[in-house]
Amino acid sequence: MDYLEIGYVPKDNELLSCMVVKAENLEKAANDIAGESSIGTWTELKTMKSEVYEKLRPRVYEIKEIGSEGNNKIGLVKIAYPLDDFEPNNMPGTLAGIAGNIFGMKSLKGLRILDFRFPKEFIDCYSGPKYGIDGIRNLLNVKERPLVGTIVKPKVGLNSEEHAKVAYNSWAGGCDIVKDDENLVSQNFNKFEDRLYKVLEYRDKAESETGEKKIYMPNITASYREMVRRAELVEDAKCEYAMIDVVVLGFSAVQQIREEGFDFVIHAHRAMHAAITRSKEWGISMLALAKIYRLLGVDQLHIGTVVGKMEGVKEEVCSIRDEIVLEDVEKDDKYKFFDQKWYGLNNVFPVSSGGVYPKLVPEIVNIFGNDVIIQAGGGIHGHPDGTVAGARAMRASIEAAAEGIPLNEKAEEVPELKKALEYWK
Ligand code: CAP
Ligand code: MG
Repeated sequence: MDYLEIGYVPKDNELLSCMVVKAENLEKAANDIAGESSIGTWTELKTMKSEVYEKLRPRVYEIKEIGSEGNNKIGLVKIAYPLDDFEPNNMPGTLAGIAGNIFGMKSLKGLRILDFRFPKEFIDCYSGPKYGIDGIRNLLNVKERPLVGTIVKPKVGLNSEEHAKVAYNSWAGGCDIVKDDENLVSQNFNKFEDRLYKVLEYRDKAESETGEKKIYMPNITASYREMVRRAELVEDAKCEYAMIDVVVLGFSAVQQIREEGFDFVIHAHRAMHAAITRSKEWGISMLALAKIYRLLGVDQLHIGTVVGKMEGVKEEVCSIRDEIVLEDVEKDDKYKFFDQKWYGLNNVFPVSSGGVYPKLVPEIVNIFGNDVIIQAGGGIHGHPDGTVAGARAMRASIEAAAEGIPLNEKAEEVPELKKALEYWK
């Protein structure tokens, strides 16, 4: 089977994949990847039919050598797949092909998928985000500045009353959003239902006292039927948000929970992503995953901070931001390898979180602009004067950064910010 057709011009309705490959023979590796991810296997098939080959074979249309390591070559490979290879609106099935067996091929010494180009016919099959950035800003009635979020800490261990009190103090100090941590679900010391109703009571109290819209994002991550049960409780309780851990849940659960059409914003936490995205030699880029999650329909997605505790360089984080925020994305051949149009599919609110504290906020706003949800857990609940002070300091730093006011100047009128700037140098 031959899939090499260097110079082939992909059709507008083909799904394109760009990957970096390390192997002794790049042409053979690219050819084997194309076959193994579509119609082929390791040997010629007596059962192969010419119409199958003609109709469904992908084409390796570009191989660009970019380096070498010992007797291995390193190259960028681009493959064009006919859409008929895939079932419409079946993301697990699609990824089992284009991102399945190929990572295990013995002949490869490295394989990392960098980007996909999804054609309109493919995009039109998926729900996409329900709200978009504008929809979320309207829901919260926060039109300009970044949203201020926190994560109740300790991650797990508080009972539901203690959890709800930390949430209340976060809202009282100025947070817009309070979320559960990624590993807080329904442990014996903090059952989901107890927490949900207690936190919502305190949310209502915080709203009436502050006059501001306040958001609670309960983590509904669980086995699928239980997650749906929790989602129904969230919706019945008129809670406008739910959080899901998208990577550990899997693509099918993410696609399905969106398609259930619950009346809440879906916040996507990406715990475990780095097991797949961090290696530069194997796996799939966070950019490629982010595009998939936009298709599946999450409304908010963690994409990094550049300056906080998690890895992710500025250019890469900004490219991911482009892919989930913009309608038309231009390739840069560094992180974005395809021009990608989204054909009106709603955009996704970027979430910047992980080791954030007030002093980092101006840099984060400088990187993201104002269309970002900035979350701080330790950076609020670790404030020397406690959660309310920590939330005040974060809210003040975000308002200052959004208005271009130097933090030290703002700190003169907000003592909690002054203390945070002194405490976390
Ligand atoms: C942040 C956080 C988030 C990370 C996830 C944590 O807490 O709650 O899960 O932001 O990383 O548990 O670390 P802190 P990412 O503010 O206390 O660091 O957003 O990169 O997926
Ligand atoms: Mg967390």
